[in-house]
Amino acid sequence: MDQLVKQIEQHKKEILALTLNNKEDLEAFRIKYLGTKGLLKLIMGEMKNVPADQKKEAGQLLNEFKIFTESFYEESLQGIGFTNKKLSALIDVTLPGESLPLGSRHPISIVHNKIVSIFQRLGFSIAEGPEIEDDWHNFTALNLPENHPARDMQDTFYISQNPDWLLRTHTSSVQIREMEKGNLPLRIICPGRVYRNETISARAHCFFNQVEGLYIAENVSFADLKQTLYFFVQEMFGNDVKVRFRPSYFPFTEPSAEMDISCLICNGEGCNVCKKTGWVEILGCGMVHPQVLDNCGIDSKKYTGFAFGMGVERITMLTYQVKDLRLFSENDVRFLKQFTNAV
Ligand code: 2NL
Repeated sequence: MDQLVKQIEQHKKEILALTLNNKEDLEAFRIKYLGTKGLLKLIMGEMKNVPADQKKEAGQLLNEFKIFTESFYEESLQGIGFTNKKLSALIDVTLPGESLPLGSRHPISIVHNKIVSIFQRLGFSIAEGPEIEDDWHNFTALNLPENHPARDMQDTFYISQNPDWLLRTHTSSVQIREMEKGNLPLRIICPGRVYRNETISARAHCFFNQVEGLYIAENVSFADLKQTLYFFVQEMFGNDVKVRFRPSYFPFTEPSAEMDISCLICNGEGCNVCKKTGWVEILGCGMVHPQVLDNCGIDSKKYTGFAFGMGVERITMLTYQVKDLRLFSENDVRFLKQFTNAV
């Protein structure tokens, strides 16, 4: 009993010598004296060792000490401007919370979304299809003859368990599937990942992203193709961009063309990006070959159409001046976090 009295007197002295004038000190005090593992609880626990005839006296003493300690805490709280008894009152709820670091969109996604939304505004809808394809949808229907070099093992990944299957080399295969459904007119874009058996370098990868487009109806002309793509590049790169069409060859279009835009970097003056020509190629296009329409059960005497295809990596490199396309698949956050939707 004497021991207990001494102990309590000692603690009282200690407490009276304290000044609690900030949140941290207050909280430390609360934990030390009033907490679930605090001193008060500890001394209360010692009650069981007090002989029965002294229990009443000891209880009173302890209770006084409890009230003393609590009041000291309470008054100190008020001293720094808090009146609520609960510790939660110590938390300033008007302070901003701790923010989590925000991720950023992948540059390929930013450019992909921009391309897709421009064509959606022109009435194109999105079509998707399988990445593992058969020979018909990836090659034969597209007028790629049996011995065409594109079919070579060197360019195409075949599935080893079943060589009738391959990884699509373009998203034209999705367009073939849509044409076979026979719902005309057809106005679609087919974005997606494609695969080619290429040696990986700064300019080539074994997988990349494409957006292909297809418009089939009665009386679709090359003028429609040119105007659609001209609108696209203006929306994509701004109204000042110039375009030119160069004749080209694809087995699935006739006539075929490649479209260049005036170099965004040097404004046509000539620089490294455009290899001093002032122009950069951004897509291939043409009028759908009548044989391709017939292959899909579409009457090529009644219907005509145009198609185009572009590489998303290529357009992203031009937009952001990225010199090595391997950066897009290495997922180094230091590279990825530099891109915003604003550009
Ligand atoms: C390029 C060229 C092109 C097409 C893709 C196409 C699809 C069907 C029928 C006819 Cl189903 N054509 N697609 C046409 C011309 C060019 O892509 O350089 N792409 C990156």
